Amino acid sequence: MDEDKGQRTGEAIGAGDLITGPGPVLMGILNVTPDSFSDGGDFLDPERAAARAVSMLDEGAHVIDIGGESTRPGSDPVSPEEEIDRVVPVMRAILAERRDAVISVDTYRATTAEAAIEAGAAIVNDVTALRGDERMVSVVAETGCPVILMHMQDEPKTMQQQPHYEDVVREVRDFLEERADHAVSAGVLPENIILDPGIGFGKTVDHNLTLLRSLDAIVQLGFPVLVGASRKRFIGSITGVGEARERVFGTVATTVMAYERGATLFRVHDVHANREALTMAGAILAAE
Ligand code: HH2
Repeated sequence: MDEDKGQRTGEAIGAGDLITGPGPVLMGILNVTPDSFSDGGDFLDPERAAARAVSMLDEGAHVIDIGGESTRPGSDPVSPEEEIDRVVPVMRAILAERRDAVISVDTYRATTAEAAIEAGAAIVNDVTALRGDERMVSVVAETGCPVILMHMQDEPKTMQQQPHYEDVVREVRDFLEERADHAVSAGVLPENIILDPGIGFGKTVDHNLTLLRSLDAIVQLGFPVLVGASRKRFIGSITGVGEARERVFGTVATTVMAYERGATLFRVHDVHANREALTMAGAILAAE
């Protein structure tokens, strides 16, 4: 494990170096939305949001992932203008405090991605894997930003109504492979691609568990793999913890298991707990 990651005293670490590096990368979640399932409404004020981002960086987050639209099951889309108005002031406030912060923008809209990159975002996190806006692939290719391609069956409004797969691991892996091919053929550098099985996006509890258990099938595609299981409902279904904010221990179990199976990026709300667990897991994996 690369112990130097996240030490912000030396030279700034670029997004590309982070994702291709050997060690685990923690992405701290910052939802600038009134309705996100876990932190909705907490960070609408840019100063408050920036303070939260700084504390996640201090706890060991390497990236802050900022989203201006909730994708929780049943959620409605917001307008692109509203999304930009939520995300960009928060990014500016964070960068005013921490000039070298690596920020990722959680959006599927090309105009939002452009505005965020212009304001300093270094990674695009697209939960539609470049299907939500046909212009997104060229924005990513032209700016040279790393991009997260996530699997989702259906769309947030209806995705949890009837998730169905013949073979969830094969279908998610094939989808991600096809999306990576599409990105590369449109000019995105392979080293800028991160794959994500989309835990909770059009999946039953069993689908999520099977994907986590079989994550190595996705890792074998040869791209860095990100897991976003933090505080999600399937963890509550297994552990019996109803309150999303209290699903920390269950989340940490997903992080450690996914790391052991080859995932290297983790999108989490609770940075400190996940960092400590990854440090311990890394030491065990590195033992003779
Ligand atoms: N999950 C959420 C949002 N964005 N991006 C990636 N790459 N992977 C994920 O698993 C993922 C994601 C949903 O969680 P959250 O942001 O906490 O809630 P909400 O969508 O309600 O804002």
